[in-house]
Amino acid sequence: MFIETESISKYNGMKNNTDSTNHKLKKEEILADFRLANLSRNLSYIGRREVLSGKAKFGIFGDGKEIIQIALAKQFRNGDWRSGYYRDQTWMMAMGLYDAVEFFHQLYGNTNREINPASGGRVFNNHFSTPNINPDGTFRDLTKQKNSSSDISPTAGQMPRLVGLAYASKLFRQNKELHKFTNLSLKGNEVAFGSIGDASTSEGHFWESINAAGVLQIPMAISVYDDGYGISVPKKYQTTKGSISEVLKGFERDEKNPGYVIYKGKGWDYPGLVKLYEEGITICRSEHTPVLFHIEEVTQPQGHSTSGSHERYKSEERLKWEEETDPIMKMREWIISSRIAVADELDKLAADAEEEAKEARKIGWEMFQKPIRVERDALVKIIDDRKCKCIEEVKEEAVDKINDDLKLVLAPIRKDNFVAARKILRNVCGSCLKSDSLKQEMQGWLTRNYEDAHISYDSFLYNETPTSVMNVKPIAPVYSDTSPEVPGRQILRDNYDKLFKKYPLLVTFGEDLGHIGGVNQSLEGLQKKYGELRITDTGIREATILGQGIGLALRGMRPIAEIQYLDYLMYALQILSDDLATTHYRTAGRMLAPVIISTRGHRLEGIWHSGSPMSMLVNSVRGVYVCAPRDMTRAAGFYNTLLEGSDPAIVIEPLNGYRLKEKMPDNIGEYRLQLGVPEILSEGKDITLVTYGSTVKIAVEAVRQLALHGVSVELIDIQTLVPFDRKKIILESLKKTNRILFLDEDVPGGTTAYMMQEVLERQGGWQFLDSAPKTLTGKEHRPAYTTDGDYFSKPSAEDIFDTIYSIMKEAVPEKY
Ligand SMILES: Cc1ncc(C[n+]2csc(CCOP(=O)(O)OP(=O)(O)O)c2C)c(N)n1
Ligand SMILES: [Mg+2]
Repeated sequence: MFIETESISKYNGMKNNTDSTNHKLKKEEILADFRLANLSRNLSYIGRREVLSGKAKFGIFGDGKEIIQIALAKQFRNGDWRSGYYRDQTWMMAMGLYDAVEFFHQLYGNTNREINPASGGRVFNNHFSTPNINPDGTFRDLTKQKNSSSDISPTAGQMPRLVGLAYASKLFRQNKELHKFTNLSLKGNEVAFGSIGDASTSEGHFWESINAAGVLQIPMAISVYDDGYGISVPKKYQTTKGSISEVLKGFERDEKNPGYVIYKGKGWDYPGLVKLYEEGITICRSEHTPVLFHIEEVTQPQGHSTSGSHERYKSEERLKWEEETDPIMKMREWIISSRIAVADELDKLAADAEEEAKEARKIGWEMFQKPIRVERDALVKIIDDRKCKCIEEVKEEAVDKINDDLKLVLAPIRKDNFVAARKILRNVCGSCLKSDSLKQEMQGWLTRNYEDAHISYDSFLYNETPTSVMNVKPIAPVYSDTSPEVPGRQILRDNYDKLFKKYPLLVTFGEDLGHIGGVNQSLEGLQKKYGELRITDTGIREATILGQGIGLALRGMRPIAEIQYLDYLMYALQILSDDLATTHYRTAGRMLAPVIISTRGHRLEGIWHSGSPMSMLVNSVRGVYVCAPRDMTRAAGFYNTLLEGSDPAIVIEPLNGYRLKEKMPDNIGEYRLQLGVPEILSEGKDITLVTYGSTVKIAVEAVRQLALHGVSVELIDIQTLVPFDRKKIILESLKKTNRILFLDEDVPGGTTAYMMQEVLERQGGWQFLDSAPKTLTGKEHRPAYTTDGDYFSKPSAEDIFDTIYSIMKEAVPEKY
């Protein structure tokens, strides 16, 4: 049986190929959709109850959005990509990427990566992902699977990445050299689907992304689920004119200009939505035109999340309207009135779906609890079976009490087991025989289970596969008598030239880097040579420049996203920290986004051009490597290494180094610098001076001056802040000098404090100190303008001289 769908509710009479759209729905398909909607709804209902009864910590669900997502999923093909948010459970189920049992694995936070693959329990429920890499770190065949990037909770945080996912299709289509990468894309025919709530469209990221996609003309299909609220705040406080499609009208394409195609649909109109999405996605896919679907009349039957109830802020009238407009009820009415099925048939399907949801809960709960109980039983058995009784009765009683209490916990979590074990251990006396040692058994239990907890919660911050950049073999730069001295920018340029030749998937984009080859000319002439698709100017939009990088990297390309100055990376910091830095971690190792961020900083003058907010980076982007090369030879060496591995990283080129002359290595484009290996720039015996980046030059001068006054300084350039000195080279130096100064131009308590902690605490350097360890940093205020502003805001060679001299004077007053 075939049923013609009803006409669509199309917005603003855009010209498009409506005539070719003729979606036919079979009865079986409609009934399967109806059953799925019911299944999903029941999961939402049960999910909320699980949280309110204390079995799960928090829950956010897709109730009210079921029908939209079922219609949307029909257009999603293998190779396509999703970047959505926490409402998308039905969509994921409709694509076969999520099921009822997994729904509960996510809700309980099951850490088993096999059965809860999207995040291994690391993020809230209904946050999805699919793997883009194999266990060995190589890219999967992304064209043979439906792909979902990994969701994050910050509202609109999915938007910048969505731009990148869609932009990849443009590159794969327009750059013929890429057509051979058939495991990544089939000539760019893939659509990047996005979803967002009505209130989240208030965010800057939304507007920046919408504009970027309109400029780029990429196959981005974004659905706005307009349920009228962002938690409790209604639309009138969120959106001008209270309608996102209304305010976006200026973005629509017309006869003269490319732009968007914008549709309006109703969240309960099953046949209308099916047709709407078919039409819109056809345009999006074939013409690479961005399309926006504004889906109105959407409900939220259970309110926002388990953290509150919507009765607190929705009027009686609104609540009544939501009940009457329930999309599943509306679909049921449509099926009956269209004589596709009778009520009994539908009721049976609904009952069947409810049963499946209930059964899934039981299975999910059992699978969550079982390993925790096994872990607890092993612990309890150790205590129950102990042969050794402690002579101190108080301690014996304490052990028994903790053990008995643990046995009584009805639904244990791992924390219960660990708290009990660690408290018991405190009370175990040392008088037992070694063979009966309760202490040893307890420690064994803890070690075993901590290893497991480590895998569950503490792994995959960085790429742990063979493609990790840590496995890239270093190659030293080679020089000969004929190696010329050239300005630093030329080293970068010639290095890029080799890299663009070597890696067809390499692209770079940013402000001013295409036509003029970068504000510092480090890509001079290369756009002409490699084309606009590979070296590309962008608008001033740091967050989406980074998002572009993330989307491209997820799809197997090798993007270098350029942020013009380090100070302006702050515009992208949220995406950098929340999205890129957590990608590998939050997917429990299933996704890699090897974006290289190229920027430049340090030693310019003025509040917004001084470029050294390094602790801001080091402390907010763990998960991304941070390279701070002192010159362009080192910077190029890092790019070369990073492109051989698959990790995200930032390279901060030293701003004052573009014109300074450096010797051009004969093996430009080939040599590679290891990450996490400091370089000793001058050997010394009195004190170790640790720094990085542009400050190295000032330190070199200070070391020269100090030598004239009889102080011998060992100067170490750490080269990368993360990873930090993997070979403990600084510790070895400290063992020799017994004194140390950490230097940079960040704020006090910033990156110098980080370096100090690494060396003194982690490496154990405190044991070798004969003088108090010191830091020398920039001032607390942002650096002032002009050379004098710089001199009085940041450490100078004189400051370094005086600080080190005073340390020496205090240590050896008779000599200094
Ligand atoms: C940046 C940021 N600010 C605030 C929040 C808290 N928050 C979570 S969901 C939400 C409302 C989102 O509403 P909407 O976009 O309409 O989506 P809906 O939940 O209604 O589907 C808010 C304010 C957040 N997650 N991220
Ligand atoms: Mg909303």
